[in-house]
Amino acid sequence: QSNLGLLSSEQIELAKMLLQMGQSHLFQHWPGPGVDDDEKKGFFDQVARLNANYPGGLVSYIKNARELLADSKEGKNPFDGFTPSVPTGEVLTFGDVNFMKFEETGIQEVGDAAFVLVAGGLGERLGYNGIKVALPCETTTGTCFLLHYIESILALQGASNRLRGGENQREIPFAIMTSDDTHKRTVELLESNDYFGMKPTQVKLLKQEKVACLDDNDARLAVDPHNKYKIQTKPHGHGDVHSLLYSSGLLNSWLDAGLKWVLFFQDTNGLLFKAIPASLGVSSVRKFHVNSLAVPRKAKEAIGGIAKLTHADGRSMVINVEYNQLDPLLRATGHPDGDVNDETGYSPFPGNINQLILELGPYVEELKKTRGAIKEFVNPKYKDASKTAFKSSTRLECMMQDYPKTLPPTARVGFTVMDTWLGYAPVKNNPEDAAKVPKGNPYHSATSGEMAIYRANSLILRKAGVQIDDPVHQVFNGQEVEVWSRIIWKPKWAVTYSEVKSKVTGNCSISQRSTMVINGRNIFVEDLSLDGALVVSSVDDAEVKVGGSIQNEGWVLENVDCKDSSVPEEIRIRGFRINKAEQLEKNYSEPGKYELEP
Ligand code: UGB
Repeated sequence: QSNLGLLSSEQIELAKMLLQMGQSHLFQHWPGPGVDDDEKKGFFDQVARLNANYPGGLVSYIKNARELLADSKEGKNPFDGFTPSVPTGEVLTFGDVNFMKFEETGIQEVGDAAFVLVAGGLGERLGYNGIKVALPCETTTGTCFLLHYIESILALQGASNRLRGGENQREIPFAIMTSDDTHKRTVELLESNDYFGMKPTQVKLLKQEKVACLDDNDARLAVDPHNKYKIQTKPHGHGDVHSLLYSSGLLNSWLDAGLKWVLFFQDTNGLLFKAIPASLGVSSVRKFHVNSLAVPRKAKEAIGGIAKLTHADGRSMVINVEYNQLDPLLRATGHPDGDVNDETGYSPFPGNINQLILELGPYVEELKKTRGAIKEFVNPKYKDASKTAFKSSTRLECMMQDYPKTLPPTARVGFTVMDTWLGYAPVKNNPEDAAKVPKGNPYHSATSGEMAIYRANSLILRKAGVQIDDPVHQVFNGQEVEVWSRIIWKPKWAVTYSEVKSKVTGNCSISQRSTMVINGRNIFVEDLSLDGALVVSSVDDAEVKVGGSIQNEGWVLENVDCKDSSVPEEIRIRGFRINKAEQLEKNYSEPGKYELEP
C-alpha cells in the first residue's frame, strides 16, 4: 500500500481491484515511493487500457480466465453433449446456370455491402518480416494483397453503380482490423500509395488491443519478463473484430446508410473475390443471416471443419469446429479414426475459409445484446500431466467464426461450398514447413498461393472457351506445383464469369509458357493466339480489341533458393523469380477505339 502514495484516485481504484482479484504479486518487487515513479504510472496506464478494452474490464477477464482454465485442467470437452454430423449447404459449381444467377444477384446486392478485412495477425507460421497484406499475391504484376483487395472492392463498386444508374451511387465502405503488430505499417502502406485509389474516407482502421497473459490456473497476470512494470500481453484473436465494429459505431453508421451486408475476409487469399458475387447471391436468395464460405477439406488440413452439432437436449447449430478440436471431438463421439478422409479423398466436413457474410440488421440486433463479445477459449501448454504449471504464459482467445454460437436456434445460419481452385489459396506457411506438408494436402505457401491464381484464371478462361495448354509440374522450394499460363486480369476487367465470357470471343489460344496481363476495363480478346508475353493497359474510355498471333521469348520462371539472402524476402519465399525476357506491351492512355494486331 505504501507504494501507492502518489497515485490518482482512479489509479488507486485500479490497484485495489488488482489486489482484490488476487494480483498482489504484480507489486511484489516494487521499490518504495520516490523510486521509479514514472514507470509505476506507466504500469497503471497499461492497466487502465487493459481494463477499458475488455467487455466488463479486467475483473471479467480474470473471472472468465479462471473458469476456462479450470475447465481446461479438468479436460472438459467444450462440445460436451454435442454430436457432430455433416451439414448440408449450398454447393456452387463454377460457371453453371445457378452460379451465374447467384452472381447476378450478388452484383445487385454488393452496393449495399461493407467489407471487413482482419489483418491483425503477424503470420508467425509464415515467418515473413513485413505485414502480410504488403506481400505480392503474384509476381507477374507485383500486386500486393491490399492493392488487390482494394481494386476488387472498387471493381465491385463500379459494377454495382453501373447497374444502379445515375442516382443512388454507392461508395462501398472498407474496414481493416489491425493490431499493434500491424497497424503502423498498414497505415504507411495505405498512405504511401494514396490508398490504392480508394477515397481515404472510405477506409476505416480499427486497432485491436492485446490481452493480459496468464501465468497459472489462478489467472495470475504475467509480468513482462523484460520489464517488471509491465504486464505481458498477447493477441486475443480475430474474434475481436465484432466488438470493435460495434464499439466504434461503424455498424450503426452502416445501418443508417441503408447497408444490408457485411463481408469478412482474411489477409492472404488471392482468390477470394472470385467467389464473392456468387456467395453474396446465395446469402440474399437463401436469406442467410450468416453465410460461411467453405471448400472441400483434406483431413488434418489446418482449416476448421463446418459441422452440425446436435445436443442431447435437442439444440443444434451449424458451426466451425477448429482444426485442433475436430479430431478429438470425432473420436469422443463414435468415430474411432477421428479426422480422416472418406471415400471421396476429402474430410466429410467442409473446410471453413473464414469468409463470412452477415446480414447487417440481425447482426446489429445480436450485438446490441452481446456488445460483440465472442465465446473465448484458452489453450495452455502444461509442463506436465498434473496440469498445474504452464510451459509459458497463456491468454484467452476468440475467433470471428464463433459469432453464431450465441445466436438463437431461429437464426438462419448456412454455408456455401465452392471448389478450392476458385476460392481459397492462402499464404500461411514458410517454405520449410510447406515442403513437409503430407503429399496431396495443400501447401498454403507463397509459392502455391501465386500458382493458384494462374490456375484459377486459366481454368476460368478455359471454361469461357479459350484453348489453354495443360500445366507443367515444377518444384520450387521443395514443393511440386502445377504451373499454368501466367494470366492476370485486373478486377475492373471482369468481376463475374459472365463478364469474362463477354470479353473473350472467337478462337483464342494461350500456350503454357505464356504470360498475359489485362489492365483495363474495355479490353476485348478476340481470335488471339498467344505464345509469349502480352501486357495490355488502357484507360476506361478506351476500347481495345486484342487479337492476332503474338509470339516472343516471353517471361520465364527461374528457380531461386529460399535460403539465398541476396534475393528479396518476398521473392525467395516463393522459390522463383520471373525473368522478363521479351514481351509485347501496349498502353492506350487516350479515349478511343483501338485494335491491337501484332
Ligand atoms: N488475425 C487478426 O486480425 N488478429 C488476431 O489476433 C489473429 C489473427 P490465421 P488461423 O481460413 O485458413 C483461421 O492465423 O487463426 C487475422 C480460422 O480460425 O491466418 O490459424 C489474421 O491477420 C480457421 O478456421 O489463421 O485459422 C488473418 O487474416 C481457418 O478457417 C486471420 O485473422 C483458417 O483461418 C486468420 O489468422 C483459414
